[in-house]
Amino acid sequence: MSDSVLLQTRQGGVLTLTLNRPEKLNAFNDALVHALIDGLQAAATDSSVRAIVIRGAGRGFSAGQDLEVFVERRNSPNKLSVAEHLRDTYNKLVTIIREIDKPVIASLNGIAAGVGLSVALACDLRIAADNSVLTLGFSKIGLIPDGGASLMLPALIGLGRGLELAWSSDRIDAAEAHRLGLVNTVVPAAELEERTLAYAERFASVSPVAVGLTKRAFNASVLPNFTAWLEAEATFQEEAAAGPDLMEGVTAFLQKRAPAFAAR
Ligand code: LHQ
Repeated sequence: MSDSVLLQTRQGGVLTLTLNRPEKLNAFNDALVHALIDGLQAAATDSSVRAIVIRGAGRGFSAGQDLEVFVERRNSPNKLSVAEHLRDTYNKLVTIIREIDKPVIASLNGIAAGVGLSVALACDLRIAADNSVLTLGFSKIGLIPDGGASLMLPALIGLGRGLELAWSSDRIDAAEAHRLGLVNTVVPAAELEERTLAYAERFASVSPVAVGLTKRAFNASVLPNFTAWLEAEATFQEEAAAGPDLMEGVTAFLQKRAPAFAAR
């Protein structure tokens, strides 16, 4: 397998982008986020690409932000601003996913956590292996769901169920995710690859003009303030990150212990 953090393969009109840091459960570092943005930007202007699949190598889709990388950058002399980090990475990524005039499908093979789940939620459609596990995880590190998830989650499943998942960081399985409306379809894990391709091909053969304009119309009706919302989310996240809970949560995760959040 290539050592590139993002693999690209083509089957007819379907472009598959594979997150390729399997030893890290495809946790995002900046190189992976930017490779994905570049891959999507190239696909946006390539008329032979009619549908895009995002999937993960190995046993998961993505574990979200690489927390080891984050701690290093947060502890460096140029302390990383969370809002700046979001603006430079995930906000750009989910914006292009929403703006590209083609179906973008997340193929979930195992764990989708943190902003890994946010990226899947920003996609148009989600197909999940029956052994998938979804968890927001942000509350465990003192954060709010970012990468657009504070908008996409209630849009997809409603306010009460969205808040329950966001606050609890419960791990839910594919059947529960399907029941809630978080994923469109669930398939046996062993068939995920071929079923994803067949699923993507269905949308790759629809009129590209109708596909693109339908996506724009749905964006305008349900997500009219997406860009402004990402900026608001980054501001809330900066406030969440200002206190001690973020570093306590991340340190607790890396030390494999439960976090201790004090009352305030
Ligand atoms: C990891 C990670 C990871 C590094 C597993 N990083 N190593 C925005 C703004 C600013 C700051 C921070 O972030 C964000 C956006 C976000 O995405 S915040 C949310 C970040 N993600 C999480 O909080 C998820 C953390 N991971 C987990 O909860 C679990 O690892 C999941 C549910 C993903 C998987 O659980 P398991 O299947 O039980 O696997 P595991 O926990 O044993 O993990 C396997 C290995 O992967 C392990 O390393 P090790 O050396 O012990 O094998 C983990 O430390 C490592 N890993 N996630 N995000």
